[in-house]
This record gives sequence, structure tokens and C-alpha cells, in this order.
Amino acid sequence: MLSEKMEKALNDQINAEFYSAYLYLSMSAYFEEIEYPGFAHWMKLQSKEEEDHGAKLYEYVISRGNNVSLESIEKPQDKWDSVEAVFTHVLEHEQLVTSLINDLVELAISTKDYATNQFLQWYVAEQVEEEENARDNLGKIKRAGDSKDLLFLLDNELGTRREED
Ligand code: OFO
Repeated sequence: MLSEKMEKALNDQINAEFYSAYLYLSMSAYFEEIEYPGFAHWMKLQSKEEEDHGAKLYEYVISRGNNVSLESIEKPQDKWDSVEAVFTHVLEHEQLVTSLINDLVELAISTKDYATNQFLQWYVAEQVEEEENARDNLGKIKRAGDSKDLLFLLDNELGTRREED
């Protein structure tokens, strides 16, 4: 079984993952509103990925014989000033999530919860990928600058994302 402290920490992380799903869905809705269907598609898939991250934690807590307690999910931001502002927010958010995962790893190690430490390594690797994707996307958006034509091309590119990407 997990310690009470670890159970609470993993439950908090379930909430953080579902908040991420909510935030990215909100970004998707914003992109629909300002008519970038490709960015909206990319964000919707990202939102689904975050739901999977939450579900994976949920299954793990249950598998250890502990309890899941779902809390309310904070309302996400729903307006941004520009496409670049959204992708900047994504990178900042992923950096924040990385720090949350690192805190969980530290707790697992300091309390000798080696099974949870091993479970969390999947998230450690995933965060490297998440930050890399966020940096790549932001770099492309920045290079496009105010060019509507380049943003149109990028919107098309991100619109080709498949479920497994
Ligand atoms: Fe769950 O990886 Fe993004 O937040």
C-alpha cells in the first residue's frame, strides 16, 4: 500500500493531469473561435493525452490498494492575446508539471517507496517529450511572427497530428 502522504500526492497529481486536459481543451476551443482548426485539433489530442495521464495514475493508486478521491477541477483560462501567447503558456505549463513530477519522485525516494518511484519514471520521460514538443511548436510560431501565410501553413501542419503522436 501507499503511505497516506503518497496517496494524497498522487491524488493531487490526478487533479493536475485533468486540469491540464481542461486547459488544453480550453485552448482548443479558443483556436476554434479564432479559426485555426489545425491548432484546435492538436490541442484536442493533447487534452486527450492528459486524460490518459490522469487515468494511468488513477489505475496505479487503485492497484496499490489505496483510494482515489477526485477533487473539483479549476476553471482554466479561456482567452489569450495571440497564437504565440497560447504556445508560450503550453511550455510554461509543461515546465510546471515537470516540477510536480520531480517533487513526486523526491517524495517516493525519500520515503523508500521504490515501486512508486519506478512507476513515476514513465512520467519523467514523458515530461522530457512534452517539453520538447512545446519548445518546438513555440519556436515555429515565433519564426512565423505576424505572417498570416506562415501561420496558415503551421496550422495545416499541426492539423495532421495523429492520435499516437
Ligand atoms: Fe501530463 O503531461 Fe502535459 O501536462
